[in-house]
Amino acid sequence: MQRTKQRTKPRQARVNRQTTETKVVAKLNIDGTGEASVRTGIAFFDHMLTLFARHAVLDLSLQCKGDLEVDAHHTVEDCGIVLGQAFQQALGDKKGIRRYGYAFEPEQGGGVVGTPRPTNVRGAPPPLKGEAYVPMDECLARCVIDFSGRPYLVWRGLDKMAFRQVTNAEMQQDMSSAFRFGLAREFFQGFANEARCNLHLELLYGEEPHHVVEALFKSFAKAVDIACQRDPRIAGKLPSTKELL
Ligand SMILES: [Mn+2]
Repeated sequence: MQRTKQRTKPRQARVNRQTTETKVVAKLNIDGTGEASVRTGIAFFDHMLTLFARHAVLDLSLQCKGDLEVDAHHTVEDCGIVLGQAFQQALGDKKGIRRYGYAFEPEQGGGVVGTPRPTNVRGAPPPLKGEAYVPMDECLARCVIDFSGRPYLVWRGLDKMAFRQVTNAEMQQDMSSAFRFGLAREFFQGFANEARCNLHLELLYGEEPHHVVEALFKSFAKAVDIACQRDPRIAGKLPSTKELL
């Protein structure tokens, strides 16, 4: 009985981080219900972190006082660092977690909710990997994550935007534009480093800045949700033959 209780204890973390550039306070409950209270001083970033919590079905409270008089860079990067630290702490020994996350729900096979998973010609279910991605109007984003203990970020599909000649009007359009041209990557790099995860994010297509960034954050949320879920079949076991994550 005691063991069962231990295993189902909500996985939580609290992180305080202060530098000369930012002061961040965060509380995370991976086994939450999608409640968020986020205040970073950047409304667009609050929107992204709030929808991240909702779609990853976790509780997140995060406050940041950053040097926004310089620009948004330190605030965004440091919130990524703190969120990554919170995950590393809350996941603990990682026993019983699924470990890998794709932007889809395995139980539903990427199809319509409630319909059985389709089978291929040989009657076997198709591989789960990459059956669904996250769309946002004209955009399509994919995120695949592995809480492997090995930090690595792969960032694809936005280079064309990063290196093309950006007009001043585009750069200053709004905060979502700034995120598309670099800030989002800083956040995910900070997260990957500190959560010690292998994080692959790709924008397959899409143009509108708000949609691009939102699709990326939503696919990230779905992948994180799946990867952090406990698989009852492997309760108490590590999803690694190395026996260390
Ligand atoms: Mn939006």
